[in-house]
Amino acid sequence: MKIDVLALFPEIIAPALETGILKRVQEADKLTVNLHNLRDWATDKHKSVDDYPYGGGAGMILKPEPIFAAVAALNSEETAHIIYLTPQGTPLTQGVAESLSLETHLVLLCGRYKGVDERVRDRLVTTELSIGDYVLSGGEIAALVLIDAIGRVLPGALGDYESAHVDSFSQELLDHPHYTRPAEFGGMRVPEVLVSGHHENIEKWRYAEALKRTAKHRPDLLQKLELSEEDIAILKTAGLAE
Ligand code: 6GU
Repeated sequence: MKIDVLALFPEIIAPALETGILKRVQEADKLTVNLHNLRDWATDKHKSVDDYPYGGGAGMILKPEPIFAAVAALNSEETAHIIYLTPQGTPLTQGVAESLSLETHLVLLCGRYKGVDERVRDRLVTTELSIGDYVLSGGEIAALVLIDAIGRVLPGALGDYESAHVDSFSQELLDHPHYTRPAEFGGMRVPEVLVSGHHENIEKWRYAEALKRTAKHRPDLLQKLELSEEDIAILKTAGLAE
């Protein structure tokens, strides 16, 4: 997978690519990330990349010329998904990250200020993504979020991720609690079932905890699932259903 990033502040993204899983997948040649500064394609002598909005109003707009020139230089219009990171995009989900991880070439366009000239969206952009319902000062951090989410699920990248999928409920529910040693810390004991070695009971406990946590923090996720009688009983006992 190759990812080209077009940004005004690519230096925001660079250090995160040199750590952890993202570093490892690049070293294993599963992922190549090329960071580009849009200013390198500015056409006028002041190297300007933004201009005032037609019709007036506050804020600046990213000019079309540098973005079209950059995409042409990357020779990517034919083959790549050109993804514009914007709060107006469709929500980034695990499913979106997993399906993008199967592509060979992505171009990530990071907006700034009031965003890009609409003609960039009309002619170049194939997908618009948002990372949540809040506004960031630019698309760079969103692009990094997307690169991280893709990088950790790249086919053959990890092992940990592929085995995590064995958990049948890991896709739909929030994660269950985790503990490590010591068995007692600050007067708090690790739940007895986890040290019992009884694998069936451990799985049941983890499922119940994941279900309860989801009901508490993300009832919207539960709404999408078909709950069994047993599920409902678990939630009733916890006072999370009636
Ligand atoms: Cl993709 N960009 C910006 N600037 N703000 C955001 C976002 C993206 N997603 C959520 N907020």
